Amino acid sequence: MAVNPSTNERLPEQNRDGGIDQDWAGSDQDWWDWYVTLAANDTAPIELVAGPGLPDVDAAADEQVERELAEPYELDPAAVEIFAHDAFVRLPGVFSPAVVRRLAERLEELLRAEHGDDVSGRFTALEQMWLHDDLMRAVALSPRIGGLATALLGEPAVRLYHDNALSKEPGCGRTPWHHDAEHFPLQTTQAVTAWMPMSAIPGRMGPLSFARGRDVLNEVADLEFDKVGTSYDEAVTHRFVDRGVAVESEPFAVGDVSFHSALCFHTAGPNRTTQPRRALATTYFADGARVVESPTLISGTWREFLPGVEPGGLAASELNPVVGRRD
Ligand SMILES: O=C(O)CCC(=O)C(=O)O
Ligand SMILES: [Fe+2]
Repeated sequence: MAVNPSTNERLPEQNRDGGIDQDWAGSDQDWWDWYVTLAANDTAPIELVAGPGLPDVDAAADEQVERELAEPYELDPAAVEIFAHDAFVRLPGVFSPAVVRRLAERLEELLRAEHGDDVSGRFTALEQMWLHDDLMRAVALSPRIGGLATALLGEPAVRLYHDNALSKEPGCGRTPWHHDAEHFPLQTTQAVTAWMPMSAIPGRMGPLSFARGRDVLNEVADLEFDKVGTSYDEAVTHRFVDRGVAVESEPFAVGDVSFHSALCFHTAGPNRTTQPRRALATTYFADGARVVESPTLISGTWREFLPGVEPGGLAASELNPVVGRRD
């Protein structure tokens, strides 16, 4: 395949040669700027339509946010079965609209402080917000979210891997097909990400979309990853069509949260609205897991999330507190 030089330049210089079996050399934001270049997009210009803004309610007070995030969620046992079978599940009403509004307002401030106003068409990210922001800490260490992660994985306890803010700005294209097990340098696939939208997310805004089934990754295991072009993303799309893999791409209502396993193949459409598509995404993994022997480029800035832990070591640094534990 011809190498697209403009895409290759997105990679930090140390990562341009060789395969993917090397540590990522840039920042987390550099990683996202590179990663979205691997998604195939229509060449037609995107026409932006008005999108939903923040929930139309008064924002919750910070104490109310903390209280709600500390309460357990009434989990339907059917949801645990769906997660075990499909590798993802959506849960309604995990947050009240007032809590989403407060978190979204705070996130707006954090993103603006980091990335400024000139972000159109980009995928702007933040990570490890919980280390310096009380509201974001209430989310990452939330007993409600951690409890759900524990119950869905069926583990005695889960630890925090990292938090993220994922802002797909107006006009930003697709997120490439992937499963997160390749991103997490862990010797377990017992990891789950809570994807928590900060507004309603209609189809035109690029909701997270999931290929249904725990075994779907076997359908695409032979496809070769492409670190400079869109060939891998295109091949996955075609393979899923050829093999009749069901892809769920439903809108999110305010307060809905999805949980996807590290085994779940997922993507997200372009944001064809005038509002940013924002979600908080926090990842938890089974207590007791170890770091793999050879993390790769796709593992991104993993050393930030597991400080002091070397390949092969126990993934239990001071930045990986136990967040959910079953009694
Ligand atoms: O928000 C997106 O578009 C992608 C998010 C994602 O891949 C994840 O949270 O695992
Ligand atoms: Fe992902």
